[in-house]
Amino acid sequence: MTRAAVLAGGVGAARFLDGLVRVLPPEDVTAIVNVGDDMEWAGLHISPDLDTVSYTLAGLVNPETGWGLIGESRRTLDRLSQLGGPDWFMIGDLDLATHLYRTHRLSQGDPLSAITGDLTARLGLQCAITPVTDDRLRTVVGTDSGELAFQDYFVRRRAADRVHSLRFDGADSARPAPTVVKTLEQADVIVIAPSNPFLSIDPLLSVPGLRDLVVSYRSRVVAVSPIVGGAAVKGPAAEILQSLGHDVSALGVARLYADLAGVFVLDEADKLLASRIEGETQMRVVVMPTLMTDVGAKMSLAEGTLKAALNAD
Ligand code: FO1
Repeated sequence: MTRAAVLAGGVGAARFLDGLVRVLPPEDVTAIVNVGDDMEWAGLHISPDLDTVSYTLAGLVNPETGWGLIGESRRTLDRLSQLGGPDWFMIGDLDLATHLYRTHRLSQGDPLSAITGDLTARLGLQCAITPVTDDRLRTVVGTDSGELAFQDYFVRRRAADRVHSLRFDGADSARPAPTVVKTLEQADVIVIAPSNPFLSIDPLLSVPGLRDLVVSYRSRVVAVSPIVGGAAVKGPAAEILQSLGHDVSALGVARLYADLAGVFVLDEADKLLASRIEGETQMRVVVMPTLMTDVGAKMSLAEGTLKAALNAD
């Protein structure tokens, strides 16, 4: 039996998890998900990464975007736009039900983790998905245009601003959600998913105690590089590596994870970096194809990542 905990952001992590639950019994998999991207939209609480992971694992995600629901329509958003309401964030008519449900439950005092558990059970998922914290945690992006709320930076302004700092509002007083510490303690393998290190993994680890906990389990932590051939598979990770003064490569990511992970999964395209990463970071580097182009590729990456962490052939 191998129990896996996955530190997860949005689309990249969701795809990785989709492979993982096909190579391990899903009950042995827990996704610990970033909530720094959460926001209030038209009075509703939106948790994009929780929904991206849940919808993907339920086979309901929109394959073109990697987020939102398949077969979505936007009549409500169009009507909201006519009324002069916020229309820059694409909340589809079907997706809206999730936000109504979640916001209603939150207003009744239920914690986000319990609501997430109920939503994922309704979706028929057997793996566990938990927000990293039930407390308010928000990524704030420092740019040349001033500080921006995460989705303002990411969606409204299309991640076009140069990022010079990041902070996680609420992190100081945030507590890990009820199952998070135990999940990490009991995991045989902790995977840092191929997510953005700054926008997805850092906010998770900003919850007091979690970074130290992961560091203390370093020998069973494996990180999958989200940078392949010097470019991010999706999103602004390369631009942020550059603007924050890091090497724009898998080596730059490996340096960020050196104290956290004992093993680093590197794409074949970057294999020439392997010995340098090993020398500089004392991580064991395992090279494999990491692009999750179809279900088979997702499963191979998940299986290879587990084997790398467990040091098996
Ligand atoms: N991403 C976009 O680029 N544009 C959108 O309008 C948008 C809407 C949206 C609605 C619900 C949801 O769960 C996710 C949504 N996303 C959208 C994705 C989201 O902003 C990001 O992918 C994550 O926050 C980053 O992990």
